[in-house]
Amino acid sequence: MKFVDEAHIQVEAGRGGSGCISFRREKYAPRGGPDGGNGGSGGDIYLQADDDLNTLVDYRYTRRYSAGHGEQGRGGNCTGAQGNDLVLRVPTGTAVVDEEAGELLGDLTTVGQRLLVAKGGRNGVGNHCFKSSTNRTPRTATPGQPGQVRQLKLELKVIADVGLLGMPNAGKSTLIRAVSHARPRVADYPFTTLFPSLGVVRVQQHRSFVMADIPGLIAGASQGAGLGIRFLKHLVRCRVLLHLVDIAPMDGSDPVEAARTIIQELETFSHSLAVRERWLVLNKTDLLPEDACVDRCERLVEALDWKGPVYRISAETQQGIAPLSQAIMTWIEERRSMENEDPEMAHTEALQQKTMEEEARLRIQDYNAKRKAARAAQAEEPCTQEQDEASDTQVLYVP
Ligand SMILES: Nc1nc2c(ncn2[C@@H]2O[C@H](COP(=O)(O)OP(=O)(O)OP(=O)(O)O)[C@@H](O)[C@H]2O)c(=O)[nH]1
Ligand SMILES: [Mg+2]
Repeated sequence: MKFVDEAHIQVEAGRGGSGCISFRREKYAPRGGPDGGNGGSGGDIYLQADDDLNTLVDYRYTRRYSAGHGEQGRGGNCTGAQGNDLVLRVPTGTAVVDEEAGELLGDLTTVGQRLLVAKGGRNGVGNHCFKSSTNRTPRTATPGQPGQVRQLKLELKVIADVGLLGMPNAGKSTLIRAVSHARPRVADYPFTTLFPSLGVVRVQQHRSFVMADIPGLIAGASQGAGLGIRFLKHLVRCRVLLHLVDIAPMDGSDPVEAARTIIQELETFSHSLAVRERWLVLNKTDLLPEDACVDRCERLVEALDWKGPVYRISAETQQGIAPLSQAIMTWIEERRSMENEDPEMAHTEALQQKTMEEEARLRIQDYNAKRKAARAAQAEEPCTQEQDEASDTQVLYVP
């Protein structure tokens, strides 16, 4: 199944039914009076968060949605039927933006949450509503109003407590496979993971958290290189980020450089995301003898001037995995209880979330605009052979 985390749709609520002009005509009821009924109101359109969905792929193919129109009123004071509402199901974690106003309409973060995105048109009223002592035969009725039309942008950001972050091949997918039932592909080539996957880590009965594996980042990810830009946004809802570093890279590259690149990319993408709780997880300890491993880890911590928590694990042999999961669980539980007790802290957290989401949105908008401009320029002047050879090969996620 294709993973799609962005979609643009148009929603059109139903038009209200018009009022009716009619007069009662019946045997033994002379001058029966006006009896034109009201129209029915137009149907609304709602978006509803659904846990059974995990991609917006359906909205890539069908882009226009309309709710039912209200029926016209009829004689005999019959009110027209209301238009049917339309409920569009979206994955939990979908934010809805009104594209024309550039305004965030809402964020569907809990299962079953509903958001009204287009209000149906008001119904017209029939002529019976206009009768009065001075006008007993009103020949006036009002038309129904058109429904609201909106261009919406749907943005899905997965909801997880923990996000995995690291270079390709750092072992992110191996780790999520080791701690949960998630089964992303694992292979020794970069960009094995092409879209985020979630796994539930059960530490004990009734104690669990959700972990998100996202595609690997490379230098320039925040500017769109690799698969970066589109997927960094999936980290903004995580409470803690695990920065996985391969301490024994097969290509002999320096783990310090690799770690610095990721930190740099995170900072460029969003400062508020870069200052979130982040732990350093040094993976593949099984590939080095104990002493060399300790040495290398210490050097890395020193070189990065790292003050936060550090864990040494081997996702492959599962060494060090249990203490890491325990520590994450404890940290999350502590945070949750602190936020429950202290509304001030919960408020600060909500504000931080909002800032991060804003920053991520702006960064992605900026990137999309640049890419569009570059494409337009390319279409105008074909790239020369020298330019072609000079430009680095980039894997770009093509929507
Ligand atoms: N020896 C050893 N190999 C590991 C360990 N963790 C992962 N690997 C190997 O490293 C390679 C890459 O692992 P993945 O889990 O696919 O890495 P990733 O970070 O998900 O990579 P991308 O999806 O490309 O970003 C695979 O061949 C794994 O078997 C480990 O702890 N020890
Ligand atoms: Mg992977």
